[in-house]
Amino acid sequence: MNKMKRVLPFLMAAVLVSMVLSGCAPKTDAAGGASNTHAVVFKSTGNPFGEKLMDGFEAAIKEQGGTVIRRAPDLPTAEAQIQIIEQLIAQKVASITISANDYDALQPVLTNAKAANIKIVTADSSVNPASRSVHINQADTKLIGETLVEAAFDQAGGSGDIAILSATSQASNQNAWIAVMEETLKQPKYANLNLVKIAYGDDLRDKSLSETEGLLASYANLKVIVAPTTVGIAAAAKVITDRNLIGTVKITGLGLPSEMAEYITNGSCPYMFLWNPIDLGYLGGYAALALAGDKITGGVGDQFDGGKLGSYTVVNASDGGTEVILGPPFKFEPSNINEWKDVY
Ligand code: RAM
Repeated sequence: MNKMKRVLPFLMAAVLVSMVLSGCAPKTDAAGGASNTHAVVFKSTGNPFGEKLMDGFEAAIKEQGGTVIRRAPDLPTAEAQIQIIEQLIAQKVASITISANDYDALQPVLTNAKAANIKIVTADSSVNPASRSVHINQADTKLIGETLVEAAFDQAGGSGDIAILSATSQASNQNAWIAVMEETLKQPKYANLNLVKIAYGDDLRDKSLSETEGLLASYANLKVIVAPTTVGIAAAAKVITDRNLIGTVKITGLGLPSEMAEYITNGSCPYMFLWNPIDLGYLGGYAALALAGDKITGGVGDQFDGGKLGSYTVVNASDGGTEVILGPPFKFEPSNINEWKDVY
């Protein structure tokens, strides 16, 4: 027994030396542990959608025994995310899954991350193809844009002034949806819908409230405000409710059931759409694990295990890169909102 105790440290040292010599030494993180640390970065703090997305990511990584770093800047800017990514590179994380504040501006720092063998996934809001391995798209971009135009058409009764209340002017996901909306509005069916303005509430509640007030002041005949952001839609519905404009100006777009149940019930938002943000983050986590484990490269046709969500396949994205699509958008309306308001 005593002899064993004396020999053990030498045995362990010998094993470590042979691992290093054979190139099997684990990559270490800042804390000196094995780098099974995966980071998730959202657009900004204080966004319940982002919190749910990061919850889902964390659940996936922990299911597989990994460690998670959750980060989000105070304001939704590219500059602030660049600083965070620089810190994550120094921490030698295995992967970064990000909902980006800008499509192109993160490219230099993400190129540095890639050079440090950190795998890059985008979820929710993408970066350009050169800066990512794969994008996790909540739903087909074209389908989301077309669905929102059809909702505006329906809620406006087929004609009249509509406006968009977006997040930031740089947000790649909102900009992609708005580009589809503008294209869709050119179809003859929508000829009598008049898009008067695209306003930006920056995913900040106060700015979204004041931008909604501005739209109401500037466009007296406004029939519908489409807000493709969970922060914007909740702010717009609050303004309509507080000003007793329910039924006069309708709100639709993309909203969290937990924040919108009150407004779907009172009729300020007749219906809206979204997907499960927890599942979106969870799928991002499994994609990050597959990339970091060298099971996929993010190329078209790659298949990976999405945990409880099943198997997913990487497909072509409309921007020339690749993506994985979570599923179709879901419609929330008075008949089903109560089932969902406590889920997310
Ligand atoms: C906001 C964010 C997020 C978007 C949702 C719909 O919370 O801008 O990126 O996907 O809305």
